[in-house]
Amino acid sequence: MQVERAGVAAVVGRPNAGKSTLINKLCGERIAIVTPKPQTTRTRLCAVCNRPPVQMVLIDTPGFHAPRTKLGKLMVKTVRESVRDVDAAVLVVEPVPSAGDIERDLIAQCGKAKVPFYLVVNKIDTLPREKLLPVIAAYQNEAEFTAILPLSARTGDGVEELAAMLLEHMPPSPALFPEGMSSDQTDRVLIAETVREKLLLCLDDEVPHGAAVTVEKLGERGDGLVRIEAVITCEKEGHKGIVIGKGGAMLKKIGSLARAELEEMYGGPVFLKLWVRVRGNWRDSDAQLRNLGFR
Ligand SMILES: Nc1nc2c(ncn2[C@@H]2O[C@H](COP(=O)(O)OP(=O)(O)OP(=O)(O)O)[C@@H](O)[C@H]2O)c(=O)[nH]1
Ligand SMILES: [Mg+2]
Repeated sequence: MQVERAGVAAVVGRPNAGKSTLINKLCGERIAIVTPKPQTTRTRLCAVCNRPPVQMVLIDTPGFHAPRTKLGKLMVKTVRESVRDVDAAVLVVEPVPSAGDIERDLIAQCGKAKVPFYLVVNKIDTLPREKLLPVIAAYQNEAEFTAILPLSARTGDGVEELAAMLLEHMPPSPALFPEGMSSDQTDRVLIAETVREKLLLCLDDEVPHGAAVTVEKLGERGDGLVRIEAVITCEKEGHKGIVIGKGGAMLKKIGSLARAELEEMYGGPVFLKLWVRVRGNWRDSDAQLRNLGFR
């Protein structure tokens, strides 16, 4: 692919605003995991959006929030760092007619970056047109955005308009990612995130929010079978019991949902073995956070 311009755009917003959904839509691929639960995304992720002759790297960030754990603090720090040194910034908001403290904080941070700054009013598929104007009016009072774009990351309505505007800001540059590479995530991280997505989808809030997933073994056998062993780390014995479920039923469900997706990713059979262990309060332990891959 001939690349003449390439750059980076950061996407920020409160948890659950639809940042990861938007990024997947822009890239035309499922790169970031998406769930109805807030704080799905925990680390920064670069997704590649190729629109020849332009390559735009989109940074997906954790939802900005008032942190209560060391993990939360790391997530918030990641957001602050992600809006530095970018070519454009995008704030994604829920379609409600007032900005909250989170949005104001993010507006201030993105403002400091002094780059084109877009406001995306997401989820317009959930409200009638007349309810949109008060939302736009409320944000017009908050800052001078380069543009305010109502869209639906889920249906794709308005997403191409945003893409066209962002692509304009990408500076002359060779490609930042080689052809064929769609993100900066390793296979191990993509696998762990797929398992974590299923945990979030299958279980109630407290358990998956206190869980981390790591891939301990990844190998391919001669016959093409991909063998994966992953560990789900829980905060409490009780949580471990819930993840495993009666007679192992829940773990089996999580495993088979994840395996189906991984088989699509690898285009062939996958053997997935899941283990569950307990590390009390890992979200507040520097050493445990490091062990689990949070930097
Ligand atoms: N109706 C509707 N739902 C949406 C839209 N965009 C995202 N969602 C839903 O909102 C929920 C959160 O989406 P995510 O993309 O995970 O949100 P996020 O901002 O990445 O969330 P965190 O990673 O937790 O910060 C999911 O259930 C999405 O399907 C939209 O345009 N319309
Ligand atoms: Mg996300």
